[in-house]
Amino acid sequence: MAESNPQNPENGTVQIDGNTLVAMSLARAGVDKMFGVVGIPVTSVATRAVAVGIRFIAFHNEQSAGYAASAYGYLTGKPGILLTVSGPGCVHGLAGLSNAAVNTWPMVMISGSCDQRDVGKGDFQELDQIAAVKPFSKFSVKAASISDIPKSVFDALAHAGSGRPGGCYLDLPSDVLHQKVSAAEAEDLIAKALEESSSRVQKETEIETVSSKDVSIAVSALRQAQRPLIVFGKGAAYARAEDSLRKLVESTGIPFLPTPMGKGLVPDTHELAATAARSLAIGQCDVALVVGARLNWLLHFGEPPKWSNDVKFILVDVDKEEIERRKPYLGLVGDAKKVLDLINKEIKDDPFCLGKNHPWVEAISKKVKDNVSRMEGQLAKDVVPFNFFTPLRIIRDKIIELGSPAPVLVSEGANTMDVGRAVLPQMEPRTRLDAGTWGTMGVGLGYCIAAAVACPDRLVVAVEGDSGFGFSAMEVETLVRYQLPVVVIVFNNGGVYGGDRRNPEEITGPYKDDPAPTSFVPEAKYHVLMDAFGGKGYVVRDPAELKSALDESFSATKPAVINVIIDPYAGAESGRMQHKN
Ligand SMILES: Cc1ncc(C[n+]2csc(CCOP(=O)(O)OP(=O)(O)O)c2C)c(N)n1
Ligand SMILES: *[C@@H]1O[C@H](CO)[C@@H](O)[C@H](O)[C@H]1NC(C)=O
Ligand SMILES: *[C@@H]1O[C@H](CO)[C@@H](O)[C@H](O)[C@H]1NC(C)=O
Ligand SMILES: [Mg+2]
Repeated sequence: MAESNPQNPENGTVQIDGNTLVAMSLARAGVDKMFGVVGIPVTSVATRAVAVGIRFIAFHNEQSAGYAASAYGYLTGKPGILLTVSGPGCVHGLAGLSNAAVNTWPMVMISGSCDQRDVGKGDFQELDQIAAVKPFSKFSVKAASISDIPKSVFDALAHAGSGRPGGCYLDLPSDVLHQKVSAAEAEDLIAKALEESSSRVQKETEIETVSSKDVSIAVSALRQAQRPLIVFGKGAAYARAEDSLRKLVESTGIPFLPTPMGKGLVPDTHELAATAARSLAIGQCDVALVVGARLNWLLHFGEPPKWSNDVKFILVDVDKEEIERRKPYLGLVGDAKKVLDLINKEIKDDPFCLGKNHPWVEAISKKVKDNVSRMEGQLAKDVVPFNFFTPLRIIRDKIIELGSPAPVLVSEGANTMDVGRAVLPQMEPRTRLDAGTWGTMGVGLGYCIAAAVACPDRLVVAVEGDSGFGFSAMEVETLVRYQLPVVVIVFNNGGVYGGDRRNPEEITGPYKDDPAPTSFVPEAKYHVLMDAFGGKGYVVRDPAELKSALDESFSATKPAVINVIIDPYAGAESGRMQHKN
């Protein structure tokens, strides 16, 4: 296959294999971090990637590594890369790929696969991986020979990040990884593929520009509204629309409501924040400008009874199909920041502002004050054994004390996440990672690792239920191995939602003496798990112990687990989602 390059006879004979060509192609595409688990046939892909300057973060389980890759894509705006082995490695990786799809974050899963000559014979870890990834990937490609590698790498990366971001898949058969080309030929393949791929993918997924007519329809709807509301989500965060959003909110005086991961684009403490008057804001608004957020379950589908019957939705989304499905009053297809800038420009020519005394703004701010003072009342008490409020208040105060740069807050669990979302303030964009669109447990440790790697100037603080933590708890070893500045706070109430909440009549049958399906070992020593790997573990049961553990671990900026013992009967079954259980 190798042809010597007449211009470079000295390196025309240097041979490189598929592993090296994958690494070179990734580096050339700007990849600087990878997450994964090595083994046959991809170990050399990882070591060659490191050799060309890519940081490889090695995990215990592809599921966590995949969650990390997806969050890394969200935080950095560049596709996160997951590397897995074939068969079961690829299957575990589907967790990450589906997470990228459902949260619309850019990610590429790269899996080794079995030798192409042995397909159908029951080879080691054989699986039709292209078929397996289909429901969760925007684009997938198999490099069927070494000369396909650069093009496949660039195409997968370009598709992941273009249009509506999502997961893509690259399949690398083991025979291809062992094929060889000359170094000169490798350079040619890379150069040619680079040139072709970016322009072609861009053309295929070009986003239409919003018409100025639609922009003025949007602005006049907002201008004429009695009770306008601006809703934004992680799509706006991904588009880095924070400055444009803040400008729109402040110039018009329209109250705003972030989705959980939209929190922080405009600070939670802003006087126009309607989060603490969520029911009123959603229930009464007559025009809602929804930016980078889908009208899914998190926003009650945009339907009555939570929303009023005749609310006019103006949807800003990068995905035309998403808008067409919803049939809103008006859809503006495009990048959230670009669309907001057009809206801001149109408003600037004929400004309007509701002002503090506008009845709608006043009604919202009154509701906010009531809700906040009720919440503060609950937070003020020192309750021991701990409920959710007391430790969350202590954590909140400590986070506020840290100031800027704010830590990245990772959160999962039911009660822990739901109460935590209301108590813990988000002051800066893209500083919250939680269970997301699917409400997925097990994302926490992967997200912590992604955040630590993506945001080296920030501390990472995870507030997790003990069940949520347990899904990927072994990755605390990964925190220690790479010495990442991550403090994992486990709200240990002994189970999924906490203690055994069964009615006595449900406790029958031959296995009635088994622990409840929701129960774990009470007061499990999760801090000892951290000790086992040489990180710092704490167990705390009262305010003084928690404060001291937070002081020490936040200033050490080293891996730590704080095991917070919580009353198993505090909180509610299913957290906030009791109506769905
Ligand atoms: C992948 C996945 N499996 C199972 C669930 C169902 N589930 C919802 S919340 C939860 C755990 C809640 O317990 P915990 O994390 O301890 O939080 P708590 O309510 O006790 O604070 C589980 C298992 C889920 N959301 N995702
Ligand atoms: C081959 O030679 C070219 C030109 O001298 C050089 O740019 C390139 O880096 C060389 N490749 C390798 C793999 O040595
Ligand atoms: C009170 O505020 C919390 C968040 O701070 C919010 O989740 C809850 O929905 C609010 N209650 C109402 C009735 O709006
Ligand atoms: Mg729990």
